[in-house]
Amino acid sequence: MDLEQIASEITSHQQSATEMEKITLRYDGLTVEDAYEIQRLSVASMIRPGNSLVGWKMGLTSKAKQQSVGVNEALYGRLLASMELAQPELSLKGLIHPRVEPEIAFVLKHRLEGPRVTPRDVWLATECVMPAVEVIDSRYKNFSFTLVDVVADNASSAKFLVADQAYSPYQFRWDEVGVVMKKNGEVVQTGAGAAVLGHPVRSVVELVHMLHRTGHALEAGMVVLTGAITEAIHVYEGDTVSVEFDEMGEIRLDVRP
Ligand code: 0L1
Ligand code: MG
Repeated sequence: MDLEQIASEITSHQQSATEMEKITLRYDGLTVEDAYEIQRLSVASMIRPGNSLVGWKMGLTSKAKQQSVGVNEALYGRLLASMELAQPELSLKGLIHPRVEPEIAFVLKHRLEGPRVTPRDVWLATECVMPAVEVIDSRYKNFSFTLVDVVADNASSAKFLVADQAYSPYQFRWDEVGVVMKKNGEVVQTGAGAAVLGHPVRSVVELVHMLHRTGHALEAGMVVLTGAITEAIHVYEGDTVSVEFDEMGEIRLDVRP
């Protein structure tokens, strides 16, 4: 099977913000390993000076999210510099049917790799922890996919925004941090950090183990989005989303045309 060709098809839908049929409907026998290779090839084709790999995201780290999309395991995706929002404004240009979800981000000061990394290793390698929001946007029609499809589509990665303020990893119990997400002033989702594999640090551990299988590692300076704390919500032009993180203030995102 020509994985390069599938990767370039997906890249073109990501760049033109056009929906596509599931690749699993058109290509027989694709494995999850193939899907991660397609993801790697597709993202690699977008890397250039000024648009480097800045981190990784874990997705489907909560039972609720797994059930809502019918995929029952966690997955990872790659974050490029161009995906990071510098301002709390989301332009709908380049997006198909975006959804927003609250996350906790880890920023690393040391490299992390290997099959036996523990939470202790992650804490020692972490510079800071930051509230964040992720904007996901599946390139598949109706946000409908299998694990293979969504992995190949870079785990629905689109945009992300981290808070202005960073926190010491030891300042809070990250599993107990509560979030309240509002859309246009109305509460639409609530949750706590424990939704992310019991504790967000577990998500970083799992990511390092998953990356090890393909010979990858987390590099110093990288950001890791650990996974959604609540369900993702659809957003439309004119919406304002705010996410309050216990004792850490709020992240606000204005949705523009
Ligand atoms: O970040 C996420 O949890 C999303 C992973 C992919 C599944 C989806 O598009 O909802
Ligand atoms: Mg996410």
